[in-house]
Amino acid sequence: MKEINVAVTGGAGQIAYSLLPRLISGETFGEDTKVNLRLVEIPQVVDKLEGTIMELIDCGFRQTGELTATSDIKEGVKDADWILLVGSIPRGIVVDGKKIEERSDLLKINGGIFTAQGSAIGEFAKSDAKILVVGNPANTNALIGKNQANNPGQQWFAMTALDANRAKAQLAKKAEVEISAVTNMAIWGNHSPTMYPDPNNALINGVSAAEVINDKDWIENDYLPLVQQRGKAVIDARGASSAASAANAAIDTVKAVESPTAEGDCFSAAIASDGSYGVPEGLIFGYPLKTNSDGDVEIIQGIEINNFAQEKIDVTTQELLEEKEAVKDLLS
Ligand code: NAX
Repeated sequence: MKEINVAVTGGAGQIAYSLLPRLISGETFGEDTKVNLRLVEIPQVVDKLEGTIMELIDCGFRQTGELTATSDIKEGVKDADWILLVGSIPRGIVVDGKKIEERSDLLKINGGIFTAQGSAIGEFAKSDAKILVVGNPANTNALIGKNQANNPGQQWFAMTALDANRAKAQLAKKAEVEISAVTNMAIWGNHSPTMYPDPNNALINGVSAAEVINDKDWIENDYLPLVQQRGKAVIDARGASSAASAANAAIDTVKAVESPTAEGDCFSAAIASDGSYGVPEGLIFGYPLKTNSDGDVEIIQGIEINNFAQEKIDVTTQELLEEKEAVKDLLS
């Protein structure tokens, strides 16, 4: 069997609980790949991971490699091929006696975590490691981490696949088709309520979803808010944030990066902009992506952006620029 080293931060959190078994079951990295899994947590929580590891052992997957728990990020990411940065500090937590409510405070606190993690990844992970940031604010955390890692062979992604899956589900429901009929779903911009889940370039059985649905009012006033606010709706209904669907989206992203994208389809994730579609270079921006036959991930070019889409893309770009400005001290 081949062997792969995978590190996951936030290993004791709710997303990780759904995510971890699927990383070592053969589903994500292939039936013939043994997965050595390093779970990384903050010191106060790291002991709990022993219980998680017991459960992973008890799953009995033959692809299970060495399972370890640590609160030392350097140890966790050493020689890692894939790193899933799930752990972060949620809004509402009390830090140094202050309740963290403001997005700018959240950005700075998490930014601090991602500078240390980025630096460890740059130094200790494999030089072709792939990093998926799930912890929010995901795009800007990835910007900080990538900048700090400063290792050009490593590839950083921020997760927008959950948004893409949510958008596909809503379009399929409206058009009364199977979800598998919906392809080519691009999430443009930030993983936040400003992201733009593109209904014009999404396809339903090969035809523009906006054309098939043919209901501009529903697209603009129902579909977009539904997708953009779906995370909040889940919290309101469940009393906790999306976990199973977030874990599923992380698995989808890893698989999409690891295998060539079907002709005419795309997958969604945020990566460093190369200036495509007028987005400032370096910003971690949600794009339609494809993995080519050499295993390289490319931004799909030549997608038509109408005026409505451009307005939405401008808004989400502006938000990401403001987030970047808020953490500029962490980027130098
Ligand atoms: P939980 O609060 O259940 O778990 C987070 C875990 O991270 C905790 O166990 C905590 O101890 C750990 N952690 C905190 N700082 C850490 C550090 N420096 N090193 C290692 N571990 C650390 O949150 P969960 O529901 O699992 O969500 C995790 C993150 O995913 C949150 O930031 C959440 O906002 C984000 N999400 C991102 C999504 C996306 O599409 N990009 C969707 C789902 C989710 O909301």
